[in-house]
Amino acid sequence: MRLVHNPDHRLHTAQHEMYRGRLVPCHETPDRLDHVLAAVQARALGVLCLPDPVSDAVLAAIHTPRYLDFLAGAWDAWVALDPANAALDILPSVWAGHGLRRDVVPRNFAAQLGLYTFDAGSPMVAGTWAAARAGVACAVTAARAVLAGDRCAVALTRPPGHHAGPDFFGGYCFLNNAALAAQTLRDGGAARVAVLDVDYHHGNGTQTIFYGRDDVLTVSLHGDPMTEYPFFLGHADERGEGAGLGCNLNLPLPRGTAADTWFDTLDHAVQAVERFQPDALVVALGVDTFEGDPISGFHLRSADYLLLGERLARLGLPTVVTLEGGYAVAEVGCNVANVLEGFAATAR
Ligand code: Q9C
Ligand code: ZN
Repeated sequence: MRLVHNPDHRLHTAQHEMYRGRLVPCHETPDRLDHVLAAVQARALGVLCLPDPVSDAVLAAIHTPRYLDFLAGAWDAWVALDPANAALDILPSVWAGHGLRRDVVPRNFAAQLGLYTFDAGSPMVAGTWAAARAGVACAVTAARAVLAGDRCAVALTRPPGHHAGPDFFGGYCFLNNAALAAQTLRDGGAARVAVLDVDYHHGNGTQTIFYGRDDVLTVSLHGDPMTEYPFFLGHADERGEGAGLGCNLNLPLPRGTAADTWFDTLDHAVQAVERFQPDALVVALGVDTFEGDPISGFHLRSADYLLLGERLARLGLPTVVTLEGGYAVAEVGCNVANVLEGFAATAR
């Protein structure tokens, strides 16, 4: 199993996210990935390798030009607002919601921030763009390995991606690694691709990217948006639109859901993937479904992740895995390694 890891992930190290009126320490930290890399190496789960370079044209297949330009220039524009900003994370304080215009890009950088994000919990720093781009390279490299015949390849990266849409960031995500892996599989000859998102939070970015398409099925199993982030998308009645009608499936579950119900629901997700008859699978793997996760509400235990890996492998599909959330830092490595170990044991 090829394990492509992001050599530049640490460039994205922020201080604070806004939560209920306060700046609190970031949950999405570099040590998360350090634990994953240590765990997969300790168990010899595969070959750790570096990503191949990818051109910016790859990004443009999923993200808009104006959004990519914004991300590329964000740090310089932030410091240009005030030289003292160099010591601060980039966070927004105004948003383009509620009937406000999104078609005109204001010149003011603070306004641009509010045009391109939906929360105040996703700080950017000087190295965010480089880290996120290197993460995309991991996802694309993993997808190319699968196109070349690998049964499974894994993008071990951060920041995560599944909340990032065509022209927005949020939920600690800036570029949608899973969507870019899916698009790479499509462009490389897979006629139909399924994206199965098992992160605790609804993959609103991925859903939005593929909502009108019938070549990519998006399935997400997540905390009910009536009470859980990202709140404003992820309901069961969102089925896709136009040509994509029927190609999006949301399976929201109440906060507090334990492993038995979660795995029953995973069976429904897996059956939807099978009905779609895809040529390849992308798994958006968040392990914030863990019982000890500090910001989530499901109750999976570490051993359950072995079963998850087995269940994913039994689909029998060429599979790309991207790393999404998971904030019980000390257990993230074990839980991710368990998924990969379960997969490898079943796939062979
Ligand atoms: N203070 C992913 O798992 N809200 N993103 C957290 C806690 C944002 C999670 C509030 C959660 C985003 C990739
Ligand atoms: Zn999550």
